[in-house]
Amino acid sequence: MAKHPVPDFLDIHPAVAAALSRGGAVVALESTIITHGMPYPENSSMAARVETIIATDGAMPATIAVIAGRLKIGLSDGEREKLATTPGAMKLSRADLAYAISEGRTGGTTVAATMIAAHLAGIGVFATGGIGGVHKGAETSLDISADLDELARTPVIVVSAGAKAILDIPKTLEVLETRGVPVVGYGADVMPAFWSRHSSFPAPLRLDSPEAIARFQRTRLARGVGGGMLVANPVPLDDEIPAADMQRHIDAAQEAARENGVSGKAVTPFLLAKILELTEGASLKTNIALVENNARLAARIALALAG
Ligand code: PSU
Ligand code: MN
Repeated sequence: MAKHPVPDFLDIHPAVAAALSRGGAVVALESTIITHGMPYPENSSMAARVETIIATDGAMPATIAVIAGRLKIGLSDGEREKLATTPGAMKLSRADLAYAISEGRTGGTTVAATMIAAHLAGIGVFATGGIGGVHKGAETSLDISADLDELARTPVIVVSAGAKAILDIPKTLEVLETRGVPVVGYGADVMPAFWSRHSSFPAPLRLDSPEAIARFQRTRLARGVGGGMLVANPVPLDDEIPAADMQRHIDAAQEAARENGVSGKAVTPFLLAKILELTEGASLKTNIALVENNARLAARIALALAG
């Protein structure tokens, strides 16, 4: 249940509201992955499919987005399909979520904004693909995603496939450690690297079951330790692209971003689109598989928290 009166800009889908009020398992889903992370029509079919996976596992999916100034917790099929083709949809993080609401705009919510919205609605578990983090070259660009700060302050479990190799993984882990965010390798001793099951960096913590993750978060909340948790769930073996194969594409995408002077919130979408082009679609197939895999684990964590 929402801890505060429901703000008047929030629309909680009736099925999601019913699940929340009976204390059922609910999994939030982000929507920047729909508006900026994947091309149409794969974005639309992926978004439908992850909802089905969560529902099949016995939890309630709630895709979060801002549509014409309304913060939606759970979209209808029609709203979700329309969002996947909305030209000029904004990419909304902590800095601009309220702007889209007050200006009546439409946009996809990043990990940071989805955490804020999920917490407002009383949802404690969220599935995504990869989080934003510290970009390579951050020592000069200062490009560090607001996702990391949000993980430090908002008590939502984020299930990801780690951080993309377009990011500086060790620096991302350092910032998370500084900000007190637990990073849990799911059944893994090393951090996964999104398309690849392994990076060369150890996972700070390891847990092997959804129940153990639920128990850890309950303990943190009972101790009054604020903030979220990052679960790093390796992509299934059959779907992975080995890190060595990805590296040259990543390097080329980064070079293109530099040449084109891409900065600010445009960086992540630019790199994702470039890598898709360079891998001729292979990266997209893996991306879809890992989001589905994360949705499955998030549903099981939500069930363990509700049970
Ligand atoms: N990483 C991905 N796919 C994505 C994103 C990140 O592999 O779609 C999106 C997520 O919504 C994430 C956001 O929260 O990009 C981070 O953007 P930035 O680095 O500008 O904070
Ligand atoms: Mn950034």
